[in-house]
Amino acid sequence: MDIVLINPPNEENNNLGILPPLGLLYLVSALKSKKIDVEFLDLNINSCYERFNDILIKKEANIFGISCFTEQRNSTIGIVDKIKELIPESKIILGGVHVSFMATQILKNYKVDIIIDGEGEITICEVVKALKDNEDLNKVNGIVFKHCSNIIKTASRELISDLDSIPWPEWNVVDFDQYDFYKKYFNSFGIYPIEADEEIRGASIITSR
Ligand code: B12
Repeated sequence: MDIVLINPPNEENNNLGILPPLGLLYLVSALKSKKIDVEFLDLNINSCYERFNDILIKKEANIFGISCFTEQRNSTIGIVDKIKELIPESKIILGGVHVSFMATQILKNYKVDIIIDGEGEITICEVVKALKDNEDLNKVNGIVFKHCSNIIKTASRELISDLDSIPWPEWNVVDFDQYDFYKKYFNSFGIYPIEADEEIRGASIITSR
């Protein structure tokens, strides 16, 4: 396998429930469209956690991509440490809103190799290709990375102007029965649109960025 994409556990027990990580699902489909072999694991789901341990023990992958909101920052570092302990030679890429604005601090203090700044669909494909082919990461726009003891920021990546040019999120890798977010979240604000029906589920549709 070329890369494992990981959604770390949410840390705050705010009773909002869990929802499929849309950003990562966009990356799964972008990688697949470039014939890059990817596995998606949401570590909020027990069966994915078991699979994650299995991958580490059997050393089934060498590149790991982890998504990080601010409320996932500690669990993200726990996962980074675990991967590096079991597969020290692996490369760890972080992305998401939190790490995009904390890149230098994170690279300085943790065993993270590369941070992708902003939208990831194009950049992640270029990074995986560069790592696999042992090419210079300086040529990939939109990243901050560690090289020896230096931290290098490459040229900015332009925003994707035509969102129709990227593939739809890869919903097929999601087991919707494991997600309870929409009911809990909207109930917590008292705005759940339909009278309490335990079976109702939902999914995000983002129409602009
Ligand atoms: C829509 C939205 C929601 C929706 C649905 C979210 C969903 N994804 O389905 C709802 C209303 C449910 C929601 C809820 C919440 N949200 Co909200 N939400 C957003 C919003 C507007 C868009 C998120 C989104 O889906 N973007 C589209 C996807 C494709 O983009 P993305 O996730 O950022 O991923 C891209 C890149 O970041 C990058 N990337 C991401 N991960 C990785 C990993 C790797 C390895 C790589 C390479 C790249 C990469 O590539 C992806 C594709 O380009 C953002 C603000 C914004 N403009 O980003 C806030 C935002 C994400 N939400 C935020 C917050 C705080 C929350 C809540 C905690 C609010 C609350 N207290 O209730 C809850 C959390 C619920 C939960 N349990 O997770 C904050 C997060 C702050 C932070 N620093 O982490 C944001 C940034 C708003 C803000 N400015 O404060 N949210």
